[in-house]
Amino acid sequence: MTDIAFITGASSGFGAAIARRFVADGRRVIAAARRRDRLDALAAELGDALLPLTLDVTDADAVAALPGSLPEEWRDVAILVNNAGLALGTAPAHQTSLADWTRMIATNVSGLVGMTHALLPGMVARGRGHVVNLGSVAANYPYPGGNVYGATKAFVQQFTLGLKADLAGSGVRVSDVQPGLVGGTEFSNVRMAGDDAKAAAVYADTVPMTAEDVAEAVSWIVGLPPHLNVNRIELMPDVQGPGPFTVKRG
Ligand code: NDP
Ligand code: 8X3
Repeated sequence: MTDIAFITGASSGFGAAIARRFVADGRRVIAAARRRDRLDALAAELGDALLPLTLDVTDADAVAALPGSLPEEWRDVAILVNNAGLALGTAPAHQTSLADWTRMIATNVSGLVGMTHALLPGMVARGRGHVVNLGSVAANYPYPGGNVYGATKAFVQQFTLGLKADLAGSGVRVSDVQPGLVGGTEFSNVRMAGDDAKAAAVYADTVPMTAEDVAEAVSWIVGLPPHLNVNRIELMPDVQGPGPFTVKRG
């Protein structure tokens, strides 16, 4: 039986790379995001193995209607990749917009929770499944300007481990994948509000990871024997390391 994977945020970056990798691995993929033109291009590239789905993960009603709103032959989702997410801004907490904070929480936390709530019962009923959450090193190492973004990813880590506690022995696995610096996606363009020069500067003169590196890790995690669960895994490029503590002097 060919596994069906549901990937949120599949119109760009990690999500698109994971979709390509899963199809190459022999899986069927439901590729969800808001930008339909991107998903249609991915479907044209990958063929019948991919079902494009217009979905905003902050639309609680649309998310709650899953999986019943999917075509019948796509409902038994075996793998959920909760990848849709974003960072907005790098300003210190007292200079940020509350709307940015709220949107990060709505997408990275509430969207991820809603998707999991919608698709997990089916996995448990079938005694087989895997929820892969895209966290971040920002969950583990606070940095200036990471305030709410890092907190959303800390939630993702704790939620993943809480799910693991609930699901032990159920046949449903849960994993938190925590990448560090990854170039070639739209993450920094979104974070810098479309200032592409500022986004490019994040990766200037260095060798970050790629979306394909992350897809490789996710492919490995879901391909492990069913008795084996990766609870969380942190990925960094060779060029990266944790930063120093902040010390205010003078
Ligand atoms: P991209 O900006 O390239 O991709 C983000 C994806 O999320 C897009 O497909 C976007 O699609 C989708 N998305 C955003 N908001 C929503 C929404 N409300 N509903 C549905 N889809 C949405 O970023 P990356 O691929 O780099 O990042 C993917 C994930 O990995 C994120 O969760 C991010 O926090 C995390 N991450 C990224 C790192 C990096 O350095 N790049 C490092 C560590 C973690 P659309 O706009 O079409 O809806
Ligand atoms: C993305 C990595 O370091 O920009 O989650 O927070 S970082």
